[in-house]
Amino acid sequence: PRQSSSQPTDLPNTITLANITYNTDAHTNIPPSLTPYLSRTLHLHRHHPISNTRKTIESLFPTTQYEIYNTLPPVVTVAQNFDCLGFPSDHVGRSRSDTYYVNRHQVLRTHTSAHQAEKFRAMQSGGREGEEGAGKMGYLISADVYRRDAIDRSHYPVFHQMEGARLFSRSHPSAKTIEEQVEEELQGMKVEGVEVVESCAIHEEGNGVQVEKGHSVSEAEAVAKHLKRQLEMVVSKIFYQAAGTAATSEEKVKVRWVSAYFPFTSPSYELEVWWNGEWLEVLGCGVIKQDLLNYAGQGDKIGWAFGVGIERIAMLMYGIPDIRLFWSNDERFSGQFREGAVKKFEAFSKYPGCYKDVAFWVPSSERGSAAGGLTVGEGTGGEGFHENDFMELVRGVGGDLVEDVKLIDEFTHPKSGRKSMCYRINYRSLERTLTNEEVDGLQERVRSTLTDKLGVELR
Ligand code: FA5
Ligand code: MG
Repeated sequence: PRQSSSQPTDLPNTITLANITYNTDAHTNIPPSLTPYLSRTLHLHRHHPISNTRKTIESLFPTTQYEIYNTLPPVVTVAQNFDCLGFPSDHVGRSRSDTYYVNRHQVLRTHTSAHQAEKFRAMQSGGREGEEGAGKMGYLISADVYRRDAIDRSHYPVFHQMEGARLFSRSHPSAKTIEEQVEEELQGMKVEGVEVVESCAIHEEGNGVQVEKGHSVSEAEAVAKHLKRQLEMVVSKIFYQAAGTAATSEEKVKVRWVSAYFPFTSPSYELEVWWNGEWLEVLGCGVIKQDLLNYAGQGDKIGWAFGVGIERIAMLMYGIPDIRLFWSNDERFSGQFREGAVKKFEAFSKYPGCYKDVAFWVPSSERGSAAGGLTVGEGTGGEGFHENDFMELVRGVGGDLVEDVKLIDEFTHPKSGRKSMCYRINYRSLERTLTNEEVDGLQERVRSTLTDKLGVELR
């Protein structure tokens, strides 16, 4: 029967990820094609652009104040990734169509925020002298993160984030208020070459930004001001100084602050950078909700946190056009980068691409596939087809030979009420010219796997 396709019947009882073996269950949805990525750790490879970008950002944060964690393992508990960050129980991010579950209790982290609580806890000083992070006021965490997502030049199921956080004490030894501590530090935090065109102040009328319970408006404002200044310094370092804009142009880099929502910060913001004629989101951040700090034993502190996408920044900084390139072992890619120097990426010749369309009838919900989004026994009653299941299936067959996948047609049959989808798969290698036979073979396997695993009817 179809519904058992990728469910317990044909699923091994255990799964080994980065040398550790875990029990599987009906929640498990990690395809074998993903497991090699768990040991790549691009952010630690000297001269790799992901590592270079990480180091450039780290250089702005003194290690006397910020503990640096770069080797935290990718499997975390559902509690770490979602619960203790205050994600509501019905948040879409928790669904099996968006997140890779190792089993019911463990996931591949979807963001570096999964480590916030434990690392805030580690910062407590009393009696923990000498332990990592003890007594420091902040941290940086760089790591690989995993999300089931669409396929295109800027989305990949594995990418890298850097989390940063900073706390301020409310029981400061010299009895300074949060506002005074922040003002004092801001004196030494100068931003060069960056123009903030929208700042999204807490008080801006009608933007609905709220101050967290237990925080005074002026405290929250001070912390948000410090956060923004710190991140504007990051942009200055990356886009103005390191990328050499300063040397070649009088023009400042334009940024804007946009109001955002995260379950664990309030107020929350996203930072966008004007680059090649577009506003690009590079990070999310905000003032940490007090519940999280209380939970981590830091109730007498207030602070900020941010999470930046390292690929996003590296792509802008080096002019790298396709996110797949980061994973390439081709010397023509890796040989172009040096730690401490930013030189624009020179594309090696683009090999011809080839697209193939696949059209199919989506199964109705009762007999739908349970490969990803629907959990056996939970009877969500949703649609029997999740786009991310399709994306992952295509990735599983074509790997990095798939450049992107687009939905090009969708309609519901007026009589039968059945839904039809048509996707265009663009095949292209970054390293060589694909033969017709090879592409035909891949497309044939996509088609047969589709019927086997997702229970769709090909048209
Ligand atoms: C988060 O992941 C939050 N944890 C960020 C955060 C941290 C907020 C601390 C508040 C406090 P978001 O899903 O927006 O947020 O991702 C953050 C950044 O990761 C994005 O701005 C983007 O730069 C990058 N990113 C997100 N999805 C992808 C993707 N599929 N591919 C590449 N980069 C991505
Ligand atoms: Mg975002």
